Amino acid sequence: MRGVMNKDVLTKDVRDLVQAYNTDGVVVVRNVLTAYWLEALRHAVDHELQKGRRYFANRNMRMEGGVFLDFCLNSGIGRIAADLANARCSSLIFDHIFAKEAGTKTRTGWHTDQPYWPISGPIMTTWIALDPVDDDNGALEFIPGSHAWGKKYRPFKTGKNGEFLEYFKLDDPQYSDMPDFEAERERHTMVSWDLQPGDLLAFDGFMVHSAKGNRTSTRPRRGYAIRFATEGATYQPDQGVAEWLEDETLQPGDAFASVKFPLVYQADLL
Ligand SMILES: O=C(O)CCC(=O)C(=O)O
Repeated sequence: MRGVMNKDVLTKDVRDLVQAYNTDGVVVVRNVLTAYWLEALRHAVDHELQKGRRYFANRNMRMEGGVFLDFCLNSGIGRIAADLANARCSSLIFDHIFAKEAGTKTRTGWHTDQPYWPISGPIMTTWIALDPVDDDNGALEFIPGSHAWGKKYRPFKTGKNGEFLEYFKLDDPQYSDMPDFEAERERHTMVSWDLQPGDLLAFDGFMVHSAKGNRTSTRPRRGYAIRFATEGATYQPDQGVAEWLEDETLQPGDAFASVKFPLVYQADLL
């Protein structure tokens, strides 16, 4: 593995986006990756896709070491997440390749992420475009402000391309049913952005979002998402459905950081 050189550390100043992230729960940050990281991540993603696994199977890539681990821990992406959240630290929850190859027509249904995970408090996904992304090849869509509705929508099981299969936790009163946002599009403001390779979407764990299918026959849509817990996030194993995110070294209510979920960034203490 090649060590990270200073010129490869991401230096994007995102202070002017903090307010928008707080209000809307989602922002686009342009041109975040350096040429080195864009090339390295594309290459690493292609290598994984050649193994034939698709979509939800391609998570926790950093546990295989190499470029993904190096990027998560050493690229400076953790500082960008902390800065956007106006937080003094960030720890890594997991990373995830989201590749919608040409002809993957399935739409990823509307959902929120945090109800799946055993974590309370602020969570952010940084979703990085490795290809040009637009409406035709699978742009993500968001309902700005939905992160602040105070709703915990029931998690559901999805198929290999992110399509709805069935609900979890049907009898658990802490969750409410998710409205059919697709059917009521005209009642909501929905936003999406065309992205260039190296642009990044940052969104809150309770953000209502979805992704279009890839209607093209030639243009892949490779994305790489890293999930961070930021200052104030705590471990809550009575929540969520992702047993693979449980950590026996943490007690309920502990700050969300451990060997399994490493602190990636911590501001200098004064
Ligand atoms: O990239 C996609 O298709 C969906 C991404 C998503 O839903 C997520 O990152 O939570």
